[in-house]
Amino acid sequence: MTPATELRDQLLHHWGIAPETRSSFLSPTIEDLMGLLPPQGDRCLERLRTAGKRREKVIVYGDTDIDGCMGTAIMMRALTLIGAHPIPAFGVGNPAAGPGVRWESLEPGLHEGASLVLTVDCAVRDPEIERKLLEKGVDLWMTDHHPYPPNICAPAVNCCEEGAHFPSLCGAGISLRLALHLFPKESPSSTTDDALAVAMLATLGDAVPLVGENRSIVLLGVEALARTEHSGLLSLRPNTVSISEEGLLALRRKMIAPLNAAPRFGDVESPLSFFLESDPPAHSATSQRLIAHNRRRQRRMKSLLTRIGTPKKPKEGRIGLFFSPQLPAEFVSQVAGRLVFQMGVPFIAFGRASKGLLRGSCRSLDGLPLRDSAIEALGSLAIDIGGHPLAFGITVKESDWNEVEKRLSPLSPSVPPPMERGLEVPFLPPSEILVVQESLGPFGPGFRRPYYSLEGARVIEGGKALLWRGESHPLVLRGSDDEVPLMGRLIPRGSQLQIYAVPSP
Ligand SMILES: [Mn+2]
Repeated sequence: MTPATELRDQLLHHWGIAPETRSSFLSPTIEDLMGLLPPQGDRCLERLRTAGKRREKVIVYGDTDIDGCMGTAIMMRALTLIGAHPIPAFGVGNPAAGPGVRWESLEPGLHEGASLVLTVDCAVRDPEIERKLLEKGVDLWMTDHHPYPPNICAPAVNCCEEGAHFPSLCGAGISLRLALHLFPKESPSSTTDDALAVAMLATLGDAVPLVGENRSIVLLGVEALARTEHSGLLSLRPNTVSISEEGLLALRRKMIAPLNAAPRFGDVESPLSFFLESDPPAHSATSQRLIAHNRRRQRRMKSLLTRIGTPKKPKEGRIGLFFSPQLPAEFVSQVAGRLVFQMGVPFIAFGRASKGLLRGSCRSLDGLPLRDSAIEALGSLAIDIGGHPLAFGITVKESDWNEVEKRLSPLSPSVPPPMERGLEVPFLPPSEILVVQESLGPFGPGFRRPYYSLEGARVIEGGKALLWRGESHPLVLRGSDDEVPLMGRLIPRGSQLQIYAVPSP
């Protein structure tokens, strides 16, 4: 065994990758994404196949972000291929109103004669809507990855549900999992490839943990993007496509940010036609629009940050809490994300939404789930809380703000215990360590790059601080093979390196 394979095997072992799952971890195949469906998945597929056979009109109702739009686009492609007539619908026009299907957005499709509503990355939250659909004889199926509202009886494929074999798919990930069973056998391989590529963008954009099936989606999606001939994907694709740190950053800048910006400004047509349009000239106009939305979003963000100022850093061990009446509801998640990045602690940012409501967004750090403690602390003051444990939205009444602040500010994230032991690995030339490490990516939320430290260094404190910051600190191992710069020190060749790797959940 070479030192490089020894290092790789130690990392895989440390992450709990059993020998029998090693090949799907290292080089997944499409079959890895066609296994056991989340609960109710088979029933949902059956209903969609019937819609195809009967040539039904189907409202596909998506959330207004990259995840919702790409998930909707994948579902529309699949439904069209099996003979149904999909009609897209979104809750655009009022980003402050929060998640959930709105009646007025369903009406156009219902007038056209739709007999089925399929939600993507969102759900019906108002029982009145469910009742009205029932009355009209229109079926409702929901696909979502946010906690399922308990007051709705319609069936759902939701990977938060108990018994779901993989709880962390994003909305487009669920769409992809279902669509792979709907695409006709005779479709060209590009059908699957292009769906994989946009599901990959949504998976990265929605910041779900890069473990299990999400990891497979990203690995396969990046490969698919690299070989695609889809003119929409080509129109935004960065020059080099890879899972390296720089590669993922380029995907974020060139593809994910523009696709996420457009729906925030009410333009859902551009992300949909980006995927569904087959005419190359149309694609260049679409990509120009997407890029323009992204520029506008960056400009607005910049002026917003100057206007709202920088909130003060929270007390040690506390989360950050921020409300500014000047902060529009559609920017709360970006502001929260930026504050987390700047201060290294979880942050909840509130802005003003419509009708006396405040919309908040919490962004936490790996290993510091906050959603459930926020639900508990707010009790009935929360009009709505939805999202992942590490990234979720909150809606409250503005008149309750003082009480909301009082209840949320004592929240302190429970810091995970520092890792007691690292891995002892054979000393390798730095460039080889990097090659081994990067061959095990993609790294991101839920699956961070390994941390390195020297035996005898203050690794536990260091490890704790790094985890708390939630940032990856890849060791820069460039230059001479004789000395390795590490946490501001030079480590002589022949030292024993210890690798601290965050185990996957
Ligand atoms: Mn989502």
